[in-house]
Amino acid sequence: MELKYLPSNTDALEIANQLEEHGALVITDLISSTEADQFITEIGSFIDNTPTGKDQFSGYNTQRTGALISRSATCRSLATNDLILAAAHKYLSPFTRKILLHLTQAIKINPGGEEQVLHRDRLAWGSYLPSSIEPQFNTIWAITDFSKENGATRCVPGSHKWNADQRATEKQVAYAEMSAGSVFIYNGSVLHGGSANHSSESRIGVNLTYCLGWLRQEENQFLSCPPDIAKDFDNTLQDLLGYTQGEYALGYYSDPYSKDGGRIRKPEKALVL
Ligand SMILES: O=C(O)CCC(=O)C(=O)O
Ligand SMILES: [Fe+2]
Repeated sequence: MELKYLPSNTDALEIANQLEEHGALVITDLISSTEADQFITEIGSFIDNTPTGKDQFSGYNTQRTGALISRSATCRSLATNDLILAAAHKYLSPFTRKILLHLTQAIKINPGGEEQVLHRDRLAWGSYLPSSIEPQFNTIWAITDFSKENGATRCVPGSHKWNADQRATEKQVAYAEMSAGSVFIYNGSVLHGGSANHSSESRIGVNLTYCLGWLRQEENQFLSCPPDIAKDFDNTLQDLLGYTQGEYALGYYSDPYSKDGGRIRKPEKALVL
């Protein structure tokens, strides 16, 4: 099946509409390749020190490195990209008022890396969520060029509307081939997965995903990006990490170090320590 490629001046509503229709798309050249290289400069040594996966799903030849909001200014800028955030809010607005960062992960598929099974990212929550609720707006930013040969993410456009047990044929699979700086956008319900790397170079992508504000995040952002780091970030980023209140009764806290008996705080404003 065909994967849609849209230019970087596409507006947020159009992205949300295309995602609703096809379950996946690519925005080409949303950032420069210089910015993508900058990410490698910031994160490269962390990736080098990351062991490869210990099972088929995470990939015996694949390195997955997290805590990217704490570790990389470029990643903070990707996570708060205006177009991506506007499209994510628009797309998820039928189900939530606020959205959260669900996962930050650099994925480096090294030469010899095997195909990852096609899956739906919403399985992070098991099968409890009704199919009428779409929980995610997901991105994989190409940090190196993505090609069919070097492990470009593959996906099955339209499969977000299938029954859970429907299997894809090879003909229905599309490869998100794209240049560094482009971004693959997909929802939580579409079938996708990393592909095998038959080339001699590694493929690096940054998986930044967003979920409904009332769901538990895949990567625990309070541990991956603790308050002593998060206190220096702007309100938008603190909000995405989960440091601000979600709803009237969602996410307040009591200061355990306060002597006043545990005053309830509503961290609607920026986190100040
Ligand atoms: O690395 C990729 O291209 C896709 C990874 C993925 O879908 C996952 O780990 O859930
Ligand atoms: Fe996935």
